[in-house]
Amino acid sequence: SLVEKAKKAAAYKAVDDNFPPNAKYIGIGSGSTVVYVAERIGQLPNKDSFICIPTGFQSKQLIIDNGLTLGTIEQFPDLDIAFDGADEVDPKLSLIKGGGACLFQEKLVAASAKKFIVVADYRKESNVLGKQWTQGVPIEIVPNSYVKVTKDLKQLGAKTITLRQGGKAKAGPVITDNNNFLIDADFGEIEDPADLHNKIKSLVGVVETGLFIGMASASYFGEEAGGVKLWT
Ligand code: DER
Repeated sequence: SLVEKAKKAAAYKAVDDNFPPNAKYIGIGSGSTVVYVAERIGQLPNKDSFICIPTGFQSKQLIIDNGLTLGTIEQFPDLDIAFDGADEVDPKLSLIKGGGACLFQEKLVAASAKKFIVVADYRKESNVLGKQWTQGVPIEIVPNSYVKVTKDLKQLGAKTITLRQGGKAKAGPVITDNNNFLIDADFGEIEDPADLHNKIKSLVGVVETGLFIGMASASYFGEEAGGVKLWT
């Protein structure tokens, strides 16, 4: 499909453009676009010289499946570069992430990397967060705080607030890789994502938000008509 081609084009170009010669510690994100990042890194002649740090269970499997060396963030807290997908990117490279429920470890790895690169298809390009991605801001919370956090998010102006359910996959709420719950809170178009992140992060029970502000140094978008667009 056009979307899959776009994901692959963005991921391959991001890897080909960004490998510092002596890169060793590589953060690998979660989701469907970063699959192509792991694939491309697995094709590099010096692939055995890297140690790849995952952002969750799926990411860990991706590293193993591509024959890459797996490491932990506890052993290697200083990464050379990290690649990850996003649900939406604005022109200042602020991101909404967490569609795949992996936002906590994604943010931990992104914050540990000297360089954080986003790879995405054309659907993720946006001029204001909350415009293209209308499923709300993903927020990881301590499970027993969900009633309190829901109340507080309503006070903050969230229009709809949903405790993410497992649907057909699981009766009851989604449990993250860190044994927490996820809330999706719709704030509409987000003019000041930094301010919103700070307000949400300060609520008791919130572990982390899917608003990534000032973290990405570049975003590669695979275009619908082919080709790759770079925002920096
Ligand atoms: O949850 C996330 O932030 C993931 O990176 C994910 O949303 C990226 O989505 P993708 O499957 O479109 O790459």
